[in-house]
Parts: sequence; C-alpha cells; structure tokens
Amino acid sequence: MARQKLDRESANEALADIGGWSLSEDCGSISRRFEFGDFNAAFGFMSRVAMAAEKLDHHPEWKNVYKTVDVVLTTHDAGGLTELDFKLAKKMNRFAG
Ligand code: H2B
Repeated sequence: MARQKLDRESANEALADIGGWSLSEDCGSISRRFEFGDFNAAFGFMSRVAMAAEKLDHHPEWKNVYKTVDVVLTTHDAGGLTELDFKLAKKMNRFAG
C-alpha cells in the first residue's frame, strides 16, 4: 500500500500537508532545499535522515554543498510518488526544525 503510486490529485493533497516542498511538473517527485547554519548542522541533519531512511527502507536523492542540502524524493520501485515519500519528507521537516 505504502509503495502504491499516487495519482496527481492524491499527490497534491499530500503536498498540502507538508511545508516547503515542491511537486515536479510530471508529479513524479518532490523536492526541497534545506539551509543550515554551518556544515556541521547540515551533516547532523543528514545523519538523522540516513537512520530514518534505513528504518523506512526508503532513501533520498540528495546533494550537500557546505551548509545546503538539496533533496529529491521519489519511489523508484513505483516509478513515481508514494506515501513513503511524504512520510520521509515530514520527518525531514521535523529534523530540520
Ligand atoms: N528508496 C527509494 N527512494 N525508492 C525505492 O523504490 C526504494 C528505496 N526501494 N529504497 C527500496 C530501497 C528497495 O530497493 C528495497 C529492496 O526495499
């Protein structure tokens, strides 16, 4: 169920529930930039996310440059967005505080 691909309407509904994220034009992924005070804070965030991602068995695509972390979430197995992406996005928002 959690890895079932969401249609456009469900993806938009789920997006309304999380702040700061953008939906891609094809509705296949969501993305967000996180900015921290320094590299240490950015890497601490990534460490917390990494542990949560392992627990969920759901992993982000991301890039870190100094104190910025750019994240893209999608479910490769489903070829698009699923509930898991929004679950992980919510956790990331919480960890970023
Ligand atoms: N992460 C993401 N983002 N999408 C997936 O489809 C996915 C994953 N699949 N992490 C998981 C691992 C799968 O490969 C394992 C076997 O459950």
